[in-house]
Amino acid sequence: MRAPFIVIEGLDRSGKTTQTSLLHTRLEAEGIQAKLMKFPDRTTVIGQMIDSYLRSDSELDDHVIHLLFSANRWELASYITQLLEAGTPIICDRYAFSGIAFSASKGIPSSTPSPKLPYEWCRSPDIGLPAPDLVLFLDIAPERAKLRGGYGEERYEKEELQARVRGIFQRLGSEMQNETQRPVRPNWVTVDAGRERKVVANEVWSLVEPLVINRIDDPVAKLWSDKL
Ligand code: DGP
Repeated sequence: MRAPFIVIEGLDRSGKTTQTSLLHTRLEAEGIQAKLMKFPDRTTVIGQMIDSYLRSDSELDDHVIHLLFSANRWELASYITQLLEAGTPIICDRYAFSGIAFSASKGIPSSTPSPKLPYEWCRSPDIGLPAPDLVLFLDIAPERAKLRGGYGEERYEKEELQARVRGIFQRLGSEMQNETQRPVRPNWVTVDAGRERKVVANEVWSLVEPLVINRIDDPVAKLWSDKL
């Protein structure tokens, strides 16, 4: 038996970071020591390059930044597996799904017939990462997310781009739900993040609690292992 790996995904300003931290606090209150992680992890050398790019302090080719985001996850891949096997649940703010959703959304406006970075190309470098057991997609309409303050400070925080990002998250979710092979897919659950913070937190808790209490019987799976 090992601990569960839980990922929280969503658009910018969907309340992901708040919900991740509320969940972590609740787990602690229940006496469960979980590890809180966040991608991009801006503390590593690669993370600092990503941070500089996101703040528009540096420019990088779209392929290069995509691979750096993925490398930033691979930097922590064996640590993730070790923690889970040692019995520490992981709550992770963003993961490979953001990698695909944001990168594959670039350059789709009507002026360009196809994305700059195709969906399958974007997925490739993340194939084989430790697979989460549960992905909670905090879904909110981009026009509502925009009203939640702080929007527009970083590179991707533009409503049009966020709308495309949402579409790709939805595609990822429906592909996961159509998969039949366990443990290839994480369980993908869409949570309506447009509701009051407490209501969302209660739903998140109801989905996470059984995993943390019952723990996981299977070894840590590889993400999209059917593509390996
Ligand atoms: P955050 O620190 O959660 O606000 O995320 C920073 C921004 O980077 C956010 O706009 C989402 C985007 N992002 C997160 N992960 C990836 C990734 O793997 N690839 C790309 N292209 N963008 C990402």
